[in-house]
Amino acid sequence: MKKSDFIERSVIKEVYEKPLFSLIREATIVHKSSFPEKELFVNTLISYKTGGCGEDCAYCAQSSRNRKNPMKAVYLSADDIIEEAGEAKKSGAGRVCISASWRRVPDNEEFEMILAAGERIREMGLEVCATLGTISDLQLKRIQDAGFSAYNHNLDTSEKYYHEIISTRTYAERLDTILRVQNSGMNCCSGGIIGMGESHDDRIDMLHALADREIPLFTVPLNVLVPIPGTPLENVEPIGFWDLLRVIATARIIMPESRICLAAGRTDMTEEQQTLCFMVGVNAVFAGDKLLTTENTDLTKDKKLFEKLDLKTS
Ligand code: SAM
Ligand code: DTB
Ligand code: SF4
Repeated sequence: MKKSDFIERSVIKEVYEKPLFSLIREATIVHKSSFPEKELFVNTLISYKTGGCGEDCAYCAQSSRNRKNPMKAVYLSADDIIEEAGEAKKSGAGRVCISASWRRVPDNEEFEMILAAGERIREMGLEVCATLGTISDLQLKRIQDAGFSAYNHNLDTSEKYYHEIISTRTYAERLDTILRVQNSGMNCCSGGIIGMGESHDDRIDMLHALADREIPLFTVPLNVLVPIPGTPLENVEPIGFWDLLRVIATARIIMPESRICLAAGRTDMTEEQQTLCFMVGVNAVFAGDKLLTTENTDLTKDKKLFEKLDLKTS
């Protein structure tokens, strides 16, 4: 066993391969004993820089390398960010996550503006998080000092499948960023995407990489691929709901202390499917009409469902 084996892959595989009924039952029990069952953390995304990214992530609408007519970079001003945060607060979100289509965080006035906007958002009584790409230790300290409470950097998939998806940033670099976020004392959010043509073994490998950590992840965002026209993944066979539920339930069982966030992919799900996801362990979502470039579920519909299920949102 390698030194860092906090949870063995074989254990995760055993959980993942359980008959669906037992898996659902076990995940529900773990969820109930780890978190108040009706608690739902609501997050809204604010995309400071959208598009014009030099990376080649095959799933991403914002990469300049993916499409014949790539999205040109569009930026929000500090006032736009504050206005969007205000809207998010009004609609019931407890936190906002500022995103940028960067490979790595620059040391320039843009970063300074994001820090200042973060401080203003904190003063509005919201939590503020960020997902800005690879980040240095010094930059991590600065966002922590500005009051940001979490940093999101996804593994996206398994180490084995990764080269099919991204060539401009290594898996090792991602693991290093995640470790440094955790060592900085900030809450670290890391997850991935399901439905990019990966195998069950790849899903188990990704779950292992996420769970096999000295410090548990704060949040594990699980995204269902949103197929973007013009990207290499536009025609990938969509994942079936039971496969998604299997991943969520396994994540809940092997990472009982982490929030499990159902990130992209809720738009195509029925109320019944979302309810099952909440029962087996999802306790965080991204709400608001838009994710980064794609539509999200309608807020009024979301509110009705959360009320129907008596979920306490914050
Ligand atoms: N540029 C930064 C980075 O790559 O770390 C931050 C933003 S990036 C868009 C955040 C995450 O969103 C990606 O790592 C990926 O997991 C998810 N994502 C992006 N496009 C997606 C899509 N089409 N479907 C599902 N998830 C997606
Ligand atoms: C995460 O894991 N998913 C969110 C957030 N963290 C940044 C982003 C989803 C993006 C979905 C595709 C889009 O809107 O472009
Ligand atoms: Fe750029 Fe992030 Fe999209 Fe990759 S996921 S292309 S780094 S914006």
